[in-house]
Amino acid sequence: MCGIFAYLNYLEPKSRREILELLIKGLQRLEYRGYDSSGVAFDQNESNIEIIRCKGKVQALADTIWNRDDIDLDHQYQIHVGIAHTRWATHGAPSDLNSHPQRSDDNNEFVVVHNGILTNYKDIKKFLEKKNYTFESETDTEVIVKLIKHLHETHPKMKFRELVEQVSQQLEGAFAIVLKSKHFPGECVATRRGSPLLVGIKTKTNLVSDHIPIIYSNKDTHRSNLMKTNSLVGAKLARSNSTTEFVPYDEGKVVEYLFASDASAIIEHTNRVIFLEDYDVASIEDGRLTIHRIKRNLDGGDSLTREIMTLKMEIQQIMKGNYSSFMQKEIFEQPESVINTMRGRINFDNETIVLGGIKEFIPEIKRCRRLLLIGCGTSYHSIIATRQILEELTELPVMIELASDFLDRNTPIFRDDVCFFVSQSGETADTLMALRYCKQRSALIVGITNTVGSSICRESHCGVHINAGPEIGVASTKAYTSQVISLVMFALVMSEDRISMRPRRSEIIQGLKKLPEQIKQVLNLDQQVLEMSKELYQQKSLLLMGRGWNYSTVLEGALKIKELTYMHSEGILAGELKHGPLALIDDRMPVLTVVTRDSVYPKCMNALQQVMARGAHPILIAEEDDLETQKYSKRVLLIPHTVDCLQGILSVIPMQLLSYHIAVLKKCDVDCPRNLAKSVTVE
Ligand code: G6Q
Ligand code: GLU
Repeated sequence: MCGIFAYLNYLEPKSRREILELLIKGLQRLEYRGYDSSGVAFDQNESNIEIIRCKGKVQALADTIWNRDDIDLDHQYQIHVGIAHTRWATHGAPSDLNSHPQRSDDNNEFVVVHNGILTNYKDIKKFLEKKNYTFESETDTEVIVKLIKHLHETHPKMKFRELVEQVSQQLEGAFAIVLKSKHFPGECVATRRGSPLLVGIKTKTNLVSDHIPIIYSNKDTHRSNLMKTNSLVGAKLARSNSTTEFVPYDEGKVVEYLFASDASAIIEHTNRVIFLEDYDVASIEDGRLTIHRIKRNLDGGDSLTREIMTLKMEIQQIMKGNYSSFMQKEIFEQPESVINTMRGRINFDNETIVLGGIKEFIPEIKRCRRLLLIGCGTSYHSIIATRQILEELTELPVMIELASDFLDRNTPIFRDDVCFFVSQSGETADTLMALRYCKQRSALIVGITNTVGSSICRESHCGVHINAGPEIGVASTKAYTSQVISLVMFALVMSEDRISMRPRRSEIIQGLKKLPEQIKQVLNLDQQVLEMSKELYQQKSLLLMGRGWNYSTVLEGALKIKELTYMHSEGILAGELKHGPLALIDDRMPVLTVVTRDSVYPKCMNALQQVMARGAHPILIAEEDDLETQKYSKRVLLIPHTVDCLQGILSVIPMQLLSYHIAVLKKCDVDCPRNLAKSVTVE
């Protein structure tokens, strides 16, 4: 999701054209991460920074740059800093003004590119507005450079690095930032907390060491809260005590540095990189790279250096990591994507949840006549997966609808209805048409999307960003699990004032806390699933059976099998078996059954015995400590036990893996299955 790229040349002459080409190329290397807008900042002349940024693809940015006739592209720089960014909007829809680099003022005194989300930006914004700062963008990012400018004006002697150190300590949330300033020409400062950032070093001579020392600030440094003191005077500011700062390369000689969100943008320039860690502040001044740290490791084990690693990867490999496809990467990203969905929203200690995008609408939602949840495909399955918990915790009638069928029926809608539209892309035509149908009838519209600025996002009255990061594989995987979690979080918000529901809410919240580790455990089944795939990939059909919390799981699993392997597959409600599907069962029909220990366990066991009585040899997905169920089959995929309403998040992953491996064995295109598009923007 989104990307940072920066390039600093020191005593290495480069024309402005070469620098801009380098910045654009760096962004192109990061396009695969998904984004909606991009921009660059570079020196327009000795005292001014130019920012060019726009919504849309990097090519649109490049066209804008090359079409400008007021840029002297042949101007040579011995020393120069250029920063660049691809944005995946989280605060403020994609637009030129919301694109990065973001700036401190009309003179571009300080400019920044940022990856991540600032959860306390509203407080900082209020503090700055009281100081008569005005904001031009809707982003959270803009507060960073305005606070730096404010600090610079009140502490003009502070070094660029110290300004960034101080401001970064005021930030909460996840961020990786790189900055440049007209007050500090030729300097670049970067820091990170929760978002990745690498530094590449390119020199003409060999490095004399593979380690750069870390410089710690004074032991007694404390974090001065700039907003609380309401002024910077008297705030005891952290100062670094500069220990011996040695440089592992020929000082004063040619050196080039690159900053990037991942190695894919660096590898073509150098394979020598430093992976910055949270709270590292990397600063380049007079060609010298130093790494400072304000925060000491809690365990006291302060590392004394940062290693300069040697990358051994090719670009293509880096973009997909070690994965053969984006879909495989996205399946394995789920321990991280579910964390991102919950980040800054769930406080696991006091068991509170804040969904900023719908907070002020909760009272109105609580008074509504009913909830309607509408979507297509996988998004519809996430609705089925959460219907029961929504009914339980909201105590409201919950209607669920496939968007296309909902529209065909001209379903009655009333002004006291609350209609949710679940869509990864936020552009699915059927879902969007259903949204407009409901909006025309004055219902309250809630968007649950993964794409800020998408049509569904923009046309909703309020909503929740699932924040799963861009999903590139056409077959939806991590978006599904993040959609389920987002709807569970909504149900928890709706019931937070119900004393009788406290134990249940606590059980679910603690279950959510354990989920990332449990997902990692399930992903360890990959090799076992591959072996099972070898027995299945030449079959004509695969029946998946489940019920209750796992009915959506088998529907989603069947959809994955169909769209990735072109094999027929069907998700069957186990309770419906006797009403027809049982006729399909014999000793040749492949069946997979999900049996987890929840309220419908006995009925699932009953259905399992029925299919076995007719000769089937089911594959089972069961809980690892459920020794009873495991007796029923030699082919069992064991998953951890979790809260019933979250179990489907764990049981769907073996099915994602199964569909992936069968597709590979059948030589299907995993990322772009035939006949399908990532976003179905036609009805
Ligand atoms: C599933 C597919 C597809 C998708 C729908 C809805 O793997 O990606 O079924 O879920 O087309 O798409 P949106 O979630 O973007 O509305
Ligand atoms: N939160 C910032 C914004 O919305 C940065 C998003 C990103 O990581 O690209 O502009």
